[in-house]
Amino acid sequence: DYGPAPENTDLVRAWLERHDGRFGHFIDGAFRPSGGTFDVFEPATGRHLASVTQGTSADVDDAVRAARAAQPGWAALSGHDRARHLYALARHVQKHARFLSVLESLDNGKPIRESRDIDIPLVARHFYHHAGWAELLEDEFPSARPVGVCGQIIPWNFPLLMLAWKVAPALAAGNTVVLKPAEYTPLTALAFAELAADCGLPAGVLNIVTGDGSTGAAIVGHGDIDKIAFTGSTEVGRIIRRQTAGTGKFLTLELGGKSPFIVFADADLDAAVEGVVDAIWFNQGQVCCAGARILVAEAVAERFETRLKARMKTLRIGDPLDKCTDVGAIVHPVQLDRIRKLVSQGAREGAVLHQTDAPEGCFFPPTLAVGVEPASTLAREEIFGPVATLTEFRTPEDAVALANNTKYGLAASVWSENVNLCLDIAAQVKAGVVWVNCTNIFDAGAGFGGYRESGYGREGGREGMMAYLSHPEPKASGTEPEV
Ligand code: TXE
Repeated sequence: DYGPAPENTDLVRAWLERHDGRFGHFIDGAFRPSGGTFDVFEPATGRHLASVTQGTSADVDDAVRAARAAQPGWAALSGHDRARHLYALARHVQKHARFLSVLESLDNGKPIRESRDIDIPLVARHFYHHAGWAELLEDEFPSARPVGVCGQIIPWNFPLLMLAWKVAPALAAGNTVVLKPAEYTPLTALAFAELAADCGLPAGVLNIVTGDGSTGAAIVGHGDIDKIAFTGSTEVGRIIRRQTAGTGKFLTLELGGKSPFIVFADADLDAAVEGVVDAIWFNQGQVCCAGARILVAEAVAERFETRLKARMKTLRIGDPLDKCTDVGAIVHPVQLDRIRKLVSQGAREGAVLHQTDAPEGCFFPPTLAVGVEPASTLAREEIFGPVATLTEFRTPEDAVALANNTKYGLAASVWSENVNLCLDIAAQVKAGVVWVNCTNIFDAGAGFGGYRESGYGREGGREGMMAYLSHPEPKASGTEPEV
């Protein structure tokens, strides 16, 4: 149980001291200092956390060379031997969960309860799940081969979990990796690489290059990388799609969203209110599949709104290391500014804002916007902050039309006690994931990904494994019975 007590940061402080607060890239099994550095801060306090290396094309070259050299040996291991490595990684994450959770909350600003109970356990779960895939692969996809060297670029909202989503299937399939964490939150990736070396992952199998978008672009443009996997903004996703067109690289993109949260008149309203807390105030709303557009049946709209506003007032906003905190810091002042601008624009366009109080600093209050026109900024743009819109609908057809009135298609959730209605609506909403009477549930065994401007390709489960294999024809389904 990690509260705000100072000793909970001791493991992190000791780790930072051991590295003199400076980190090189992690290439070929060791930290390598290189040229220029940039600083990483705790968003909640503004305190300096560490200095990290700005990756150049030459650094990316080194990392790709290490990954290329290690790949044949890694792929030649039996599935069982690769599985043993992945199990060891999962166990090591569990063993160091306290350190990783505190580091994640310091670096990202997310509440410790979330990094402790959600992010880090899911990281371990992802490696356990994919260890199983390494064992089964030969039998499930007998003609498949690994794609080779994978370039992976991840965002800052779930730093270590996004690493796990990318690295676990890649390694299970026999690929090696060059991964770039986001520049706001590079620390848990570096800590993970060090843990991986400690538990015997061969050098060169996992390489971490830190840096900003220019480092990411060097990875995408590298001639000896076989696959790019990207999670981030739709805008950068578009650039990457253009940059890789015609190169023969495999590509998966997990981009933005503006997911609907549909509450029917017969829903359990208290459960749905709690669902909104998970949908849009979890991780400060910095979630690609956040239920940012609440659509509620006219018949219960007033009751729902009253209960939701009452619940909002009880959310505790502040110190990410306090285990009573529900809403932590926004990841970076640049993101805070972006949220503020979008919300001000929404207010100018006529939205009425209900907000609670937030502390000074890099915090944004939980916000509910009503009176939002479908064509307005708040209804259309991904805010990536703790801001939900509330819109009424009359019939299920209206609900579906409103839900699909978006350029995105990542996720949706449907709330009703009538399971037939839920399934009927789920089939009509164009989204990669539809949750029924729940939201933001992530499972390593289920494919996750979007339609339209939310990207393409799936991560997790069987489809996610296939994205790291070439020619993944499934095995023949058995011999037909003779007649
Ligand atoms: O994302 P970027 P930003 C959305 C969200 C957010 C907005 C901006 O709406 O407000 O994007 O966030 C690397 N080639 N999402 O600017 O720039 C970058 O270094 C290769 C949704 O932080 O897309 C980082 O590692 N890589 C999203 C990663 O891309 C490049 C999560 C993501 O950063 C690059 C994050 C380039 N040209 C933001 N430019 C989600 N789907 O969850 C940048 N990068």
